[in-house]
Amino acid sequence: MADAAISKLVDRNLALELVRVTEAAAIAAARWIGRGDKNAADGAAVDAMRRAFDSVAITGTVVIGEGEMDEAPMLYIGEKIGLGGPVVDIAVDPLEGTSITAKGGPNAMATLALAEEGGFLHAPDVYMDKIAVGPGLPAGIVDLDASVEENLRELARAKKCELSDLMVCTLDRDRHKAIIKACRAVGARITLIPDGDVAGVIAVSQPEAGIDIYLGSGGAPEGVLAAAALRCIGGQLQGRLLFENEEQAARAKEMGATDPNRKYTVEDMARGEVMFAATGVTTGPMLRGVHRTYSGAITHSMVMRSKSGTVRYVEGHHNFERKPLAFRS
Ligand code: VTB
Ligand code: MG
Ligand code: MG
Repeated sequence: MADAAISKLVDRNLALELVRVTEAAAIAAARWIGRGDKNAADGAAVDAMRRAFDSVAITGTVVIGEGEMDEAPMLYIGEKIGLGGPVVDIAVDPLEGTSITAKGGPNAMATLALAEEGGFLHAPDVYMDKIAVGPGLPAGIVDLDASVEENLRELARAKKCELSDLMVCTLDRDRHKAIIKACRAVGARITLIPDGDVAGVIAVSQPEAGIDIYLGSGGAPEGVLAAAALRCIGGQLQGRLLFENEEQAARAKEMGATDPNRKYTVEDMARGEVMFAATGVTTGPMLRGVHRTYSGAITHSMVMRSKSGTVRYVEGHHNFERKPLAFRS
């Protein structure tokens, strides 16, 4: 078999391997749902995800991870993971929605993305201003430098709907007061989410989610993960790093983000071939949460590839009696 054909097969299979990794993280995190300890939930997800990667045939480098090497014991930026195989870069958020999980709220998930080496923006753990709309709209229809009102008007025009038909999604944060006010002033509707802007951004490209536009600032690493997902399902996302101090700006520069005002597109954040996988921890509009059964658990995941654009939803029925160690510490 020619080399290209071999690598194609590896790629395809890899997508399903990635689901095993997010499933493991989700099952581990789910044991902490509602127990008020977000760090324990996060730690369990990180640990399970790290171990699950040990059996994936990749030579991976974590580029979006749990922090710097000196502050995160596992899945830190620069960590090498995998059994050996194609050289790839990995972006992870083993538990996107740690507080949600601790409170038993909706829409927490385990998530990761994979790209060819050098494919991801090396985003530091700072805020990123984000604006996202779904597929099928003219490029550049919304822009971070336009006012909220202008963006909403353009969007309503393109979608041939009223401003009051639009549904905006943003994180429920004090820093978004002006955005929320501006949306309401033109009569648009808003869904305020407590956490979880990876899912919030992805929702713009899922017609059934009913979200027309995502606005506001959230984690930059989460921006890169959302960009990877949009590479697969379409949609526009613009992101700009936000720095609270000189140190953050210097760190970003060190990581390669040299222009502090740059507006990154989906392609700037996730280039080349990418894959994205997520497993629900708690139930939300995107995925069902982990459901414990008498002998194991049922998981609900999505996995997609930029190359084919195929999105697969995978329901996993796990039997802890046969495979107890994979998911329990
Ligand atoms: C968002 C959200 C995450 O961080 O990125 C948010 O999607 C941004 O930070 O789930 P603040 O909480 O400080 O607003 C999370 O809440 C946690 O990673
Ligand atoms: Mg995290
Ligand atoms: Mg997160």
